[in-house]
Amino acid sequence: MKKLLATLVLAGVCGSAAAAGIHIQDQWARATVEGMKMGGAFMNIHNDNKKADFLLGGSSPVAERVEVHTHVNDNGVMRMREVKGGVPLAAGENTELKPGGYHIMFMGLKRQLKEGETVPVTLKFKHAKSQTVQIPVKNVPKPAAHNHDHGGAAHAH
Ligand SMILES: [Cu+2]
Repeated sequence: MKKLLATLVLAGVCGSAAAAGIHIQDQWARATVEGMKMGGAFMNIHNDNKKADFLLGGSSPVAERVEVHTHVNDNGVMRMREVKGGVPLAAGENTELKPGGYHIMFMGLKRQLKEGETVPVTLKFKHAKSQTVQIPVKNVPKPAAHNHDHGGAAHAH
């Protein structure tokens, strides 16, 4: 009986220790059309470790490279840039990768990403060990483009 109790206590300790680490939630990748060479993926990254970390990128069988990108406003035009040094993941915090912000980018897609399937992506961190997540592919419309006034004339076809 005493031994059983000790085992239960140990299991409890292990249970709480398992909460440490980097946890990926709500991940999804945008469905692509045939011939597209790039694709994006988004997720929430909870860093439940005691120190800050960085998401450096990753790899996936569906793409030649997996990079981390952000969007920067370049004289009013939103452009994507690779994040040098990785996406910062503050200790104890959630970092959101979402359309228009930080995102995972599939570079050199080897095939179409179809709605309903799941693609494996191995995420690489600066400190934590790599982890592979299964990312469901969803057909989510892109956020509405910024509405620029082009003066009309140039767009009169
Ligand atoms: Cu990108």
